[in-house]
Amino acid sequence: MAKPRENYREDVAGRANVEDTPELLAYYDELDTYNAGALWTVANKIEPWEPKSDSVPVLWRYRDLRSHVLRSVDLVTPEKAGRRVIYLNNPGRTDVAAAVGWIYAGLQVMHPGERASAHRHSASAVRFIMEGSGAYTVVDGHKMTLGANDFVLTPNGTWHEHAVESSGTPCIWQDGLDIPLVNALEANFYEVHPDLSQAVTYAVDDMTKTWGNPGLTPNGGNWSKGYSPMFKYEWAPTYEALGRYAECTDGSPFDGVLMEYVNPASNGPVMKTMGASMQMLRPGERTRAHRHTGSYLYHVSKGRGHSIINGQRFDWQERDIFCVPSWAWHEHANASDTEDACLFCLNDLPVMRSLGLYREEAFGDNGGHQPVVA
Ligand code: GTQ
Repeated sequence: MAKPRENYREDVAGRANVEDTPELLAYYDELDTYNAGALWTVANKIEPWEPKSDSVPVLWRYRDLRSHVLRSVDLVTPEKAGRRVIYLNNPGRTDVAAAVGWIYAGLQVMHPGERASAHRHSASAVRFIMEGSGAYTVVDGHKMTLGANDFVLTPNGTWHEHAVESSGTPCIWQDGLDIPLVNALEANFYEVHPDLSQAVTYAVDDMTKTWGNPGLTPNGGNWSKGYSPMFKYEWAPTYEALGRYAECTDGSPFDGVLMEYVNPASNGPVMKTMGASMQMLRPGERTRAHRHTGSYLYHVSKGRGHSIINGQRFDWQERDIFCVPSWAWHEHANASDTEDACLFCLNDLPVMRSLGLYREEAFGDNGGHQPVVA
């Protein structure tokens, strides 16, 4: 007796629509035994009309998570944990530990005097600093001091370690890595540094001082690696740049005033697999809805407001994190009529663009706004 099975039929010309018969069911069972199958039973599932994300829109409220993150300090040491991190677990992506799509994210906490051992891996990572003073990261011998809203790269293959100076305060930052993507590609290697820590062999903050000067490139500057030589993008010049740009642009109807972080040696994305942007929603600004391919993880750097994602409203404030899955409609609104709001966004746009998979669409109805269903 043939077992019942899923058959993804669609009554549309050009799509698979084969009804089950006892003979066909027996045939499918026979194919199973040879580790093979009939395409028409799965074709409509594996070739959807448009992207179907398994990720669901989620808002992680910092006021809910913060005390739980701090509690981990009493429960585990960085030595035992390797990295003391509470990760963001999208309910649709728990199998791959992703916050959204193929992007992993977590909140790492470190107390003054603590240090996490040096390592390197095929996955690329970023940090976005949330609170505390005295934190620093060392990347291939370059030490970077870290302050709130600074954006830091630890590109794939680079030795990196994190610590907080003894004179500092408890620090929390957001990690973002392409771990799920690199694992999906079955290309992830991991190494612990033989000395568990690396020597600082350059002047502190040298890469930002060398490469982070607007409109200027260093004499003889020569950089051809696949990631940005500017390992740290500081908040003050980023915010200033947005303010300057806002003086002379209407901005995007979908994103307000948005600037992408770039590799100053190529003007391309900061790393091959992940890009990032900072956008400003001006006082009272409400954007129109659109959708595009790629996965997006937003971090509220400043202000408060709300986003509507696939018809669901999420109210956010400073330090909250939320995700927009691939091809999900989304629009943003600043709740204040006097203050701007700023959203940092980590994404896999470099992958989508370089593979020719980027696509976008504007929401046409209702002046570009979605009906809110929840
Ligand atoms: O610091 O490289 O949150 O390897 C997860 C995995 C951080 C890191 C995380 C990692 C790191």
